[in-house]
Amino acid sequence: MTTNRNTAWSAELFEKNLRSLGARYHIHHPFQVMMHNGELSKSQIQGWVANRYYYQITIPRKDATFLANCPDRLIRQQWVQRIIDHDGTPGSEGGIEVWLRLAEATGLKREDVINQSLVLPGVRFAVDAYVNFVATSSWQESACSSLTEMFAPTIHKQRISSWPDKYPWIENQGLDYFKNRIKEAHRDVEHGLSITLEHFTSREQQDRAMQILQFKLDVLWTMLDAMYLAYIKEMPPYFNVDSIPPVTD
Ligand code: AHQ
Repeated sequence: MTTNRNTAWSAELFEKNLRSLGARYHIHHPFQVMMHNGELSKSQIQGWVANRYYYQITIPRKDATFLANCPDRLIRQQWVQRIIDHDGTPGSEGGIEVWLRLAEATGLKREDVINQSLVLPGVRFAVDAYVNFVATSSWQESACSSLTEMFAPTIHKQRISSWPDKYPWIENQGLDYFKNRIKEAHRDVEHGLSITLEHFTSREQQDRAMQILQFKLDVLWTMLDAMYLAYIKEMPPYFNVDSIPPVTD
C-alpha cells in the first residue's frame, strides 16, 4: 500500500519503518563485524569493554533523566525498572556490576575501568549526547530513542554464540551481561514501542520518530568509529602530536 508524504502511516507500517533502520545498527559497524569474526586482539576487546563501561554507567542516569521529565506515574512505574536493571539494589548486583565482571573476565583491572582512564573522547561525547538529548526532549521522544534495543537481542546472541569459540581466553561468566540483557531488552522494547506507536500518530510526528531513532543509531555508530580509529587504525587522539600540551609559565 503506498501513502503520500502527508498521510500518517498505520501503526503496523510505522513499526515496520522503524525496524527498517536496523540496517544501520552498529552490528554492521566494521569494529563489530571484526569482533564477531574473531579478528580482535585481547587489547582491542579490552578497549571496547572499557569504553562501553561509560555507556553502561550512563544509561541509568539517562533513565533517571527520563523519569524526571515524565509526569505519568504508570509510565514511571515501568520505566524505573531500567535503573534497577543497571544499578541493582542494595544486596543485589545490577548490570553495571555484571559489566565489571565482564571486564575482569577479559583481564582488565576493575579500577582501570571504573576510573574511566581508557574512555575515548569520541565515546564520551557520543554517550553524553544521548543523555543531553533525553534531558532536552519529551519523555515520549526519549522513549523512542531507546528503540535501538529492537535490534539488541541479535547482537547479544552473536556474542554469546561466537565469543567462546573466537575468544576462548575470556572466562565464560563474562557473557552473563549479554545473557541477562536479552530478556531485559525484549521487555524494554515492548514498553518503549507501545509509547512510540501511541504518541507519534501524525506523519510529521512519525517522520520525527525516524529522525530520533537515527540519532541514537548515530550515537552507537560514532562510539565504534572512535574505537576503530584508536584500536584498529592505532590512531588514538593526538597519536601524531605530543599529547602533552606545552606549559608556558
Ligand atoms: O547494554 C545495553 C543497554 O543496557 C541498553 C539500554 C538501551 C537504551 O536505553 O538506549 N540501549 C542499550 C543497549 C545496550 N547494549 C548495546 C550492545 O550493543 O551491547 C545495545 C544498546 C542499544 O541497542 O541501544
